[in-house]
Amino acid sequence: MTITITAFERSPDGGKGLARDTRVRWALEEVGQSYEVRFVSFQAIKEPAHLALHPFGQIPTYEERGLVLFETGAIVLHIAQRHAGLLPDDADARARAIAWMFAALSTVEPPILELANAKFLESDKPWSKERLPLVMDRIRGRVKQLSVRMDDANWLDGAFSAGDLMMVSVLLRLRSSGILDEYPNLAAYVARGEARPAYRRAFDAQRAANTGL
Ligand SMILES: N[C@@H](CCC(=O)N[C@@H](CS)C(=O)NCC(=O)O)C(=O)O
Repeated sequence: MTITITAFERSPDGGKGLARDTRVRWALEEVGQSYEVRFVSFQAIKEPAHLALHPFGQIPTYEERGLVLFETGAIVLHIAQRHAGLLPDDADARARAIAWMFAALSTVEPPILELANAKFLESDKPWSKERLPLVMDRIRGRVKQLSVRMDDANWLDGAFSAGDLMMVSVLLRLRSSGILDEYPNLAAYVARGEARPAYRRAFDAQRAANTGL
């Protein structure tokens, strides 16, 4: 069975692992599935061939036999449901791990994405300097709630799961803002995720693709 994902031929972050193919690579590494990567340009993702795979013209996509998926939440959930290693066997624990995946994507990620918009897309606007602290405080609000919930736990709910994979992937985007360091338990949580051998393999693969290193 060949799995093919798409990734940028040149990621805007230059291989820092922030493009969303990294989380899919990480999930595949966690469950021991090999995969191929089709590299696409910013122009190609808006063209009909890619739009047939991804209606919104984004990466990553996931192809496996006749199945085509887009949205990292759906892709990681599919991988986690098909292969052992990312979801607990117990039905209730499994449901909770999936809830954490949704929390990462629909509650924690949106304010973090706003920061990227504020910094990169709106920096030339006259109101951008005034808006930035508001955006940062909205992130702090969310992240603090997560920090309180996690307390000194290693992972969100017992053993490492797809919920952690998604939450760590989302929080990683905060590193350059300094906000993560304000919450030492979350900084340690992210570092634990990054230390996983599967994450290292995924990170190294995307970096090699972007830098040749
Ligand atoms: N919600 C989507 C977001 C995908 C996304 O924003 N991908 C970015 C790269 S990390 C992209 O393709 N950006 C180019 C664009 O939107 O034109 C997911 O989780 O898969």
